[in-house]
Amino acid sequence: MLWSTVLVSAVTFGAHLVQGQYIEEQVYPSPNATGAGGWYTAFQKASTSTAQLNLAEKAFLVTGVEGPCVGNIAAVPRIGFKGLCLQDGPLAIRQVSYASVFPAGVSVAATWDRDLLYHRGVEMAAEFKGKGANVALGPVAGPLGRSALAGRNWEGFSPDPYLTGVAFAETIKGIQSQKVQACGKHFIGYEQETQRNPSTYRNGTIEQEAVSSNIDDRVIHELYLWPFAEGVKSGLSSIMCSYNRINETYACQNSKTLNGLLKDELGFQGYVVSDWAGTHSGVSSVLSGLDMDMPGSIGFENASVSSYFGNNITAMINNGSVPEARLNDMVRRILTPYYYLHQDSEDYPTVDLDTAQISYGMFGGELPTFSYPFNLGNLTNINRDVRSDHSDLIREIGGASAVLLKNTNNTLPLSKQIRRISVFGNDAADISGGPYDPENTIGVQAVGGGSGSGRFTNLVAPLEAIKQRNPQALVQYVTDNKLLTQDPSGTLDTVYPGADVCLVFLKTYATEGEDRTNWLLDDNSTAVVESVTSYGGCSETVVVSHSVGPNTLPWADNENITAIVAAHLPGDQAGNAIVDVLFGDVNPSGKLPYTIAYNSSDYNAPIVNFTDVDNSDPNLWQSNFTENLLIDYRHFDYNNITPRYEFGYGLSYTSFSVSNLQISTSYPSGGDVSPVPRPLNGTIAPPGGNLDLYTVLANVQITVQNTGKLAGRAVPQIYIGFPQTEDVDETLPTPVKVLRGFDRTELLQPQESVTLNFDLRRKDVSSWDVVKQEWVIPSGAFTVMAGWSSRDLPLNRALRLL
Ligand SMILES: *[C@@H]1O[C@H](CO)[C@@H](O)[C@H](O)[C@H]1NC(C)=O
Ligand SMILES: *[C@@H]1O[C@H](CO)[C@@H](O)[C@H](O)[C@H]1NC(C)=O
Ligand SMILES: *[C@@H]1O[C@H](CO)[C@@H](O)[C@H](O)[C@H]1NC(C)=O
Ligand SMILES: *[C@@H]1O[C@H](CO)[C@@H](O)[C@H](O)[C@H]1NC(C)=O
Ligand SMILES: *[C@@H]1O[C@H](CO)[C@@H](O)[C@H](O)[C@H]1NC(C)=O
Ligand SMILES: *[C@@H]1O[C@H](CO)[C@@H](O)[C@H](O)[C@H]1NC(C)=O
Ligand SMILES: *[C@@H]1O[C@H](CO)[C@@H](O)[C@H](O)[C@H]1NC(C)=O
Ligand SMILES: *[C@@H]1O[C@H](CO)[C@@H](O)[C@H](O)[C@H]1NC(C)=O
Ligand SMILES: *[C@@H]1O[C@H](CO)[C@@H](O)[C@H](O)[C@H]1NC(C)=O
Ligand SMILES: *[C@@H]1O[C@H](CO)[C@@H](O)[C@H](O)[C@H]1NC(C)=O
Ligand SMILES: *[C@@H]1O[C@H](CO)[C@@H](O)[C@H](O)[C@H]1NC(C)=O
Ligand SMILES: CC(=O)N[C@H]1CO[C@H](CO)[C@@H](O)[C@@H]1O
Repeated sequence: MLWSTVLVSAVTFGAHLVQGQYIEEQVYPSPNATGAGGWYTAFQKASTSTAQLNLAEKAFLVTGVEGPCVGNIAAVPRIGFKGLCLQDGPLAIRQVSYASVFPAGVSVAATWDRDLLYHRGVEMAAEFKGKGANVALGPVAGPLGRSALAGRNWEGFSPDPYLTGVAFAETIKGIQSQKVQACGKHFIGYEQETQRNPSTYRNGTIEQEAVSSNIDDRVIHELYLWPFAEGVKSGLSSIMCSYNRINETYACQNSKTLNGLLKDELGFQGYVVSDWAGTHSGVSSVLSGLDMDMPGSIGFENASVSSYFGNNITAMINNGSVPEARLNDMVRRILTPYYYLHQDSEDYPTVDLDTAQISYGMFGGELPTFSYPFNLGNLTNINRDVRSDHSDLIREIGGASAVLLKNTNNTLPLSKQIRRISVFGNDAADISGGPYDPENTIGVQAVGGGSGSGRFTNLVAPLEAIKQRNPQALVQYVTDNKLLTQDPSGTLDTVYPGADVCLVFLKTYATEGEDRTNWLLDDNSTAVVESVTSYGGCSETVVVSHSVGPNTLPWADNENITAIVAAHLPGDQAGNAIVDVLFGDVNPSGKLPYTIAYNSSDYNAPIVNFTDVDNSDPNLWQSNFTENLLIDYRHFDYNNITPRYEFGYGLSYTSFSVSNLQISTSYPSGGDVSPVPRPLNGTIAPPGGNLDLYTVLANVQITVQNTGKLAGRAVPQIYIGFPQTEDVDETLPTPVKVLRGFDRTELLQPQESVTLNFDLRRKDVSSWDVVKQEWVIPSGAFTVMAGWSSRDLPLNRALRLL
């Protein structure tokens, strides 16, 4: 392969490495960007600008400084560069006023709808742009969701890399269509919060290093890198390296993952930015492929103390430890997307000063002063309302992402003439703890916490929407879980009995910085359910959860619970969206993007936790990904564990049939993929790696029909089983099946049918060969399966490619 003539690829044993087979491969030097993938004109502009900058200016173009936004690159007015404003986060522009809060990643993944994924990206980005942000810090494909309780899974999409790959790429395309840079995060193997950063003694020396995700080469390719490859292919501008280590080397100085996987193998042309304070070295980070340090230095004078970059970059160049060509590459990588997306244009909006006021706790005419120039707005254009009509899409996604888990006795949809509705649970009410990052208070869980959260401008809670929707009904409610559980009979006595339906709203919170410890819904959920079903005079009880992800639902078989809806994190239209589903204005079509088990012990790959281990080894925190490819449904399938509600599952108010599975192949002669040479410049190969991996080799066709009495949308799914042949590494169990296609149909009227096609690309039918260092199609017969979930696949056919 050509790259081996360019890159020095050697395996060395790190000095501190005393245990185990997981070692960071060394991949140097860092590949130069070339402008490939249609960026060549912008790349040339970036090169011209880079040539005009002096060393100090270049050092600060790669280093964050104090400023109005969450991350700030200072302007260089001399060359007309307006600086960069980087803003959180993956579901909203967070640190501003008058913005929308969109559904979280887990919600939009549950729609399995490419158009909704794309348009959510478009409308979110329109708000970032309206507020003058250049870079949206999202979407998230790491964590992927290896561990069901990881605190940030909800920010991303699904533990299935194919589903996340589609979601990631569509979101990126949507964001960048608005001329906003997407920043895909967090790269890579960032699968838990616990010990995500090193811990230090009081004197500042490291007590314990951050957790090390130790991942086999095949596993990283087939699971964790997969969605990033799809993102790079779709033109991703930037990538944020993560806090954790991979094979004991920090993600922001890991030459194998940054130089090797990302910039060489995937041909990534944009820049790598550190997660905030995720940089742990100067020279070695720069040589390993890190391009931008955030938040960088606070104040020019102190830049030398507070950042490994800033003035320290100047020192590295001057003393020869980093070639200036590498710094030039960093600067060009940062400037290219800025020019490509025309962020240098006159009409790119200024930064709304509300973001600075919120960051510094100021209001009115107060504003902090900054020592660097930025593209700042003024007090006449502050507090711009960027919401437009985005609540329509937010509400639509909220309805489309609700997963109907159970619906016996046709409890749902509720009659439009319903007379008595009783509502219980703290998740039904409006929020009571402020507009931002609600936790452990009464109020709907419309988003999770931390940097991936949003600040509500106008949140619609379920209870409010239920009342609005049913002005004719007697709507009674108790939203304090303590009252419901500590004195259930006394409390429920106050409610006039004999409700037509009881609605119980429960929630699960999560935030970055900590992993979940509880599998149940929060706030004494089981006791709430038991109170309502045993004292509430509720023979038909509907449980709605607003949750970050998997929960065990011990009451799911309770005879009085006749319907369950997993409504995830729907954003600021939470109430309207759930009312649409409950009253049948929207026929549910959401499908679980993860597995719900009977017992917590059914899940594998738990959070690694050495907190209470008495061991002073600074290298104690190791997370060996020994389950290899078997995460989420791949684990349940391989180990024959019956889930309560499987990956891909979700009911409708109507029924569908699937028939007529046909496969046509367009497989060319010849076996292995021939690697495409490293692109030398803009015209050669687009990013995303070997182009041939995206060649369509087979097409799968099915017919879907609405066999019920109501109009509805179906979400047919295509899975493939790989051949069990000697091509496959024996030490690494092959999953029984993997998702390789899905679609959400248009609204189908009763009896209406539609024929759907699904492409299988070379990559979709290949596995990563660690010896050849290439994707290879195994010989033997694949099984192509079609149906409604990972456990409901009525059709299958063999497919032989080799
Ligand atoms: C991780 O794997 C290495 C190498 O096999 C082994 O030495 C180490 O004990 C493992 N760590 C844990 C926590 O299982
Ligand atoms: C980590 O170690 C495994 C096992 O040796 C290897 O397959 C993989 O390529 C290594 N990954 C990195 C990023 O160094
Ligand atoms: C990057 O470009 C510089 C010239 O600007 C060259 O010296 C260096 O060898 C190139 N690096 C690689 C990895 O090709
Ligand atoms: C810092 O504190 C730790 C724990 O008290 C001690 O082991 C270490 O030697 C100290 N380091 C320095 C540089 O003082
Ligand atoms: C730099 O930091 C030091 C220590 O925190 C502080 O005393 C000093 O005032 C700072 N200088 C500037 C110019 O901000
Ligand atoms: C504020 O900015 C707007 C354009 O964004 C401009 O038209 C206006 O003159 C500015 N006002 C002041 C007081 O600078
Ligand atoms: C629901 O249906 C089941 C079986 O059809 C029946 O046994 C049960 O009584 C019904 N429950 C209600 C509340 O109607
Ligand atoms: C949880 O519910 C139980 C009843 O099952 C009750 O005794 C307990 O007080 C409740 N806990 C809280 C914190 O409200
Ligand atoms: C890790 O262990 C500590 C100490 O026992 C505990 O407080 C914490 O909740 C645990 N974290 C997780 C995610 O299990
Ligand atoms: C279901 O409701 C009936 C009637 O109110 C009650 O007798 C029964 O105990 C309830 N079952 C459960 C599991 O709460
Ligand atoms: C790069 O592309 C440009 C424009 O197509 C072309 O003129 C130039 O010769 C190419 N350079 C290399 C090294 O291929
Ligand atoms: C974070 C860091 O390494 N900062 C260094 C930058 O360079 C100055 C001057 O050499 C050092 O004092 C800092 O420690």
